[in-house]
Amino acid sequence: MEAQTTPKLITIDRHINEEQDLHPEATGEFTFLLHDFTFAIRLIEREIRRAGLTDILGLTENTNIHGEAVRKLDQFAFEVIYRAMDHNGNLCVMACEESQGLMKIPEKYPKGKYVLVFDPLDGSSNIDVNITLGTIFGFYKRLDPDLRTDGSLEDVLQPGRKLVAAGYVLFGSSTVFVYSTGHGVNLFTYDPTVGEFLLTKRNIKIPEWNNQYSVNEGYYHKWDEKFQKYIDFIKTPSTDKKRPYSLRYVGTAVADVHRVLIYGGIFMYPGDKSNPNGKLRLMYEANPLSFVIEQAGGLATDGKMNILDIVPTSVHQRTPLFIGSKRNVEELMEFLS
Ligand code: P6P
Repeated sequence: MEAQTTPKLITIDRHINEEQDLHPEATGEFTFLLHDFTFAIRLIEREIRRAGLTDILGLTENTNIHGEAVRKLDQFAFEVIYRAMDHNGNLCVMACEESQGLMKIPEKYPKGKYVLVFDPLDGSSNIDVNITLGTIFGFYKRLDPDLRTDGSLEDVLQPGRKLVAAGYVLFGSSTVFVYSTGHGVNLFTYDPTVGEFLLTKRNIKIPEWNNQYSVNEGYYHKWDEKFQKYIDFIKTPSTDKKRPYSLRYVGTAVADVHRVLIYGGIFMYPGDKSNPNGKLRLMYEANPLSFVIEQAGGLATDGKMNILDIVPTSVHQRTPLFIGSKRNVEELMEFLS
């Protein structure tokens, strides 16, 4: 009897293996890295889905290095990722939003040639109201891949252009894992009944343009005049009906950027009079998101230069971020330049 042609069930592990020939130098280490990383994501996913049932909601007594109240799920996600990634021998150092300094690999474990930067739980202010959260990550190769010592600050402070892989996980109505190794963007949807992420969208391309914009309009009074003029323009009705644009704003960057990846449009977190560099972090928010959007055919800028070309000077530095469809970003730049 003819075997039923079931749809190909491509897990992340299988996908990485199939991509292996694109990275001959990766020699399987990358498969182990992502495998351990997605294990941590599965544990975080389980806790997020249960958060309403346990006392994990609400604030801890801690605050993070930026003085922001750290919610228990934040803490859990941070620890789970660190502990899942600290022993596989493929990392030499980690850096993340919740840790002031670099996160060393414990002495007892071997060091490898990759660096991990991550935001364990983006949008944590939305935890208690059941709004989408996300994890954002990026992998670099260390500057001297032959070293087997602790990674240095220089190994971490690399431009986004140097990322070997980056992406995000969205804990929304379903849990999706979106990432790129520099050869296009693929989306995996989590099936909790089998505990696997299955390939559901291949080689995603962002629409050229869409009349949706995403920004916190509550700060309008603090923006510089050029940006105010752009916002006024996209809200002014036009005869071709392309304007006014619609506003969509979740308040979790990774959710807003994911909507822009799929529908098109533009997400913006500009600098303003009180925060000239805005709120988002370059290393573990703007760079990985920009890597994905650029791989999907979009653009990401800080208002002056491409996000991925910024040479970082500190792990936690902030950057203005304007990211999305090429034509939407170009339209904005006509006002900012
Ligand atoms: P605002 C979440 O706390 C976050 O860091 C991003 O995910 C999000 O885009 C931004 O803050 C929202 O900030 O100032 O609009 O509340």
